[in-house]
Amino acid sequence: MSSTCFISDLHLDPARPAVTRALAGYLDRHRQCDQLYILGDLFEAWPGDDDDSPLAARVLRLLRDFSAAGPGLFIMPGNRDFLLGRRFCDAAGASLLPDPTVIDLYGEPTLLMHGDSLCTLDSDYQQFRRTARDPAWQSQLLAQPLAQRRALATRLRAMSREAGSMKSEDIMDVTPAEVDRAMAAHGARQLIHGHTHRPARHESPAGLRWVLGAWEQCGWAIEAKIDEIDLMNFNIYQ
Ligand SMILES: [Mn+2]
Repeated sequence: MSSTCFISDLHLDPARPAVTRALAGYLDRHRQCDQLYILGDLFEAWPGDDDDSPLAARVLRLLRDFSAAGPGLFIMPGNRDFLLGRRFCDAAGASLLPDPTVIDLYGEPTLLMHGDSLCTLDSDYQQFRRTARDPAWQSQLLAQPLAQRRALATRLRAMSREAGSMKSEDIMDVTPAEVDRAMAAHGARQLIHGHTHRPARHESPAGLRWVLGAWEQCGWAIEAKIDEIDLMNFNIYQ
């Protein structure tokens, strides 16, 4: 039966090889699906599509083999891997997906986002996001040598960890009013996103909001078929 799958927030990192293995297993088990959408933060850090690390090469191979087997593959950058671009997607046999995107999911207009743009109470982060998504700023950054960009990625990660530890739970979650606004603005009564690491299914007057989980102790995925949507998890053996 026709199915469409969604994953996000794998945060692939050379320090956590079990998660890369879990991705390999997930892709193997879903070769029969019609489409796979990766909704941001596939990588914990991404210095640019010229990344020649063993992890980048391995993931590229996994994704290329998967898309060559038939399913449509769509990749949206997240806040960690915001430099993920067309060159990587082309090599992976994937389409680069803008954030936000509306798709027709078995007749239901469905809004896809990474989710960071919904956390509007975190004004420091939203300011950084505007900079990081600016094409001019990105091309200036990409003009720097790879080694320098890797060092910057490490610094940004440390800063984000520090900021995260000082912020209250509410600020790190989505703003409900912003969710309603985004869904109405895109004419969608269904939203799928990740980022917050709070996997759930929320029902509100605006519609249905599905939140993917981060791949930590277990992996998370959403599988949609013509008459049902499921949020599921599976063990990752570290
Ligand atoms: Mn994120």
